[in-house]
Amino acid sequence: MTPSERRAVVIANRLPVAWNGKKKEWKTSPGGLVSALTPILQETKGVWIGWSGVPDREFEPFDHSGIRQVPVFLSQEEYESFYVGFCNGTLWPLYHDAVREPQFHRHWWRPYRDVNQKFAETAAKTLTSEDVAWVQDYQLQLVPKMLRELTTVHRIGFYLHIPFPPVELFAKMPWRGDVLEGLLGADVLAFQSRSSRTNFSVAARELVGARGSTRLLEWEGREIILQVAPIGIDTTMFKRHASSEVTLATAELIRSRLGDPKIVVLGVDRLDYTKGIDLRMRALQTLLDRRPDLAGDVVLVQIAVPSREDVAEYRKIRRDIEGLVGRINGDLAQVGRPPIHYLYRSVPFDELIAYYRAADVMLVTPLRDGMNLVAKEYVASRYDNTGALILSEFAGAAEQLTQALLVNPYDLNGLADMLERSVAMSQDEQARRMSLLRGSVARHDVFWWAERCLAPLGIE
Ligand code: GDG
Repeated sequence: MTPSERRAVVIANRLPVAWNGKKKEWKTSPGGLVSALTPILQETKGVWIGWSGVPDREFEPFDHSGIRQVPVFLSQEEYESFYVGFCNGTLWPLYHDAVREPQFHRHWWRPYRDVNQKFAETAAKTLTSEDVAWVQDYQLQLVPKMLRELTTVHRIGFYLHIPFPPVELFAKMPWRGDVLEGLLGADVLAFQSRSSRTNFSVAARELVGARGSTRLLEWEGREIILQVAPIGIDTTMFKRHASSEVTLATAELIRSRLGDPKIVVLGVDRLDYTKGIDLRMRALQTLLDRRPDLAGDVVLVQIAVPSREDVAEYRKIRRDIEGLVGRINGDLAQVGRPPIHYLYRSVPFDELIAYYRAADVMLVTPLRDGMNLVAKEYVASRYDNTGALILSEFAGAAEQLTQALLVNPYDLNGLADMLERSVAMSQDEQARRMSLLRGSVARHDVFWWAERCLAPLGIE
C-alpha cells in the first residue's frame, strides 16, 4: 500500500460536526483542524471518531462531507467526571503552568481511564492493520497505548494541542506514570513547541525510565519520534475574507460605532483564566492613568467567548473580569465613551474578520497557551501590512512570531509600555514587522502542519 492510499483515522474528543437538535441535522463545526483534515480524510476515505457533544444520546455512524463519522456515546455522568472533572479541572490547569490549582480526584481519574478505553474500543472496531490512527489532544492521552494492545494498526500518532508542562509540575499528578505510558504507546508524538517536546522527553526519561533524547525515545523495545509541529491556519482563506468589500465595510461600521477613536485595540479569546484577559485590562488602565491625554483616543474591544460554564473556575473568572470592566469604565469613562467595550458572546466568522480589520492593535496576552490561533488569524487578515501585534512570551506562537511586540503578561508596567509603544508605532515599523509576520504565518500554514504531522506516520 502506498502512502497516498493509506487511510487516516482521526480519534478526537469531539466529532468535526455538531448535532442541531431543532433542525435534526449535523452541521460542520468551523475551525482550523477541521478544514485542514477534511481534504485529507476525503481523499483517503478516512474516518473521524469522536463524541457528538450530546450526552446520554446514541447516534449511529454516518457520512458527512465525504467523511465517515463514528460517534462515541458519553453519559451525563461521564461528561461531568471525565470532561468537566479530569480534563478541565485536573489536566487543563496542570498543563497550563498550574495558573489555577489542579484538582486531583480518584473519582475523576477512573472515568478518564474508562472513557479513554471506550474511545479505543470504538476505534479498534474500525481500524485495520493498513490504517493510521491519529489521536488528538489531552482528553485522550491513554488511547495510544490502548490501541497498541487492541489493534495491529499500521502506525499510531498523537498530537497535543496544549502545552506539555515542566516535569516539576507534571510530577505532582498521581497518575503521571499511566499518562506517560499511555502516550508512549504512539509511534509519533507531536507538540506545538520545542519547550513542550523537551518537557515531555524529560518527564518520560525521569519518571518512567524511557531512554533516548529530545527527538527520539526508546521504550519497551520500540522507537518513538518526538516532533515539533506548530499548528497553523488557512492563510489564503483569511486573506480572501479580510479583503472582501463586505468585510471592509463592516470594519468601518465597527469603528464608527465605537465613535471613530484613533486607536482600536482588540482582544478575542474564549473566556478562560489562561488567556490573561484581566491583566490586559489592568495594563490599559495603567496606561490611561499614566497618559490621561489618550482617554477617548484609545479603546479596547474585548470579545469573550463563553466557554466551559459548567466549571466553577470559569464562572469565577467571568465574575472577576466583568467586575473589572465595570470598575475601569466607572473610573475612566466619559458619557458615551467607555475605554472598554466588552462582548460576552461568540460572533459569526465574517464579523470576527471585520474586527481583525478594524483593530490597529491586537492584544494577545495568555499566561500560557499551546499556540494561540487568534494571533495568527490577525496577522493573516492584515494583508496590507498595517497594525501591531502584542503577544505574550508564554504563547506557543511566540516561538514563531518573533517580530511581534513580545511581552511578559504578568508585568503590568511592561505591558502598559508596550501598549503605549504600539499606539505610537510608525507606519514604516508596522509594515516592516507585519510583512515578516505574514511571511512566517503563510509559510507554516495549516496544510504545512498537517503534512508535517502525517508524513512520519506514512500518509501523504
Ligand atoms: C486550543 C489551544 C491552540 C474565537 N472567538 C470566536 C471564534 N474564535 C476562534 C478563533 C480561533 C479559535 O476560536 C481559538 O483558538 P485559539 O488557538 O486562540 O485558542 P483555544 O480555543 O484555547 O485552542 C491553543 C489551539 O487549541 C489549536 O491547536 O492554538 O493554544 O488552547 O480559531 O478564530 N470564532 C468565531 N467567533 C468568535 O467569536 N467564529
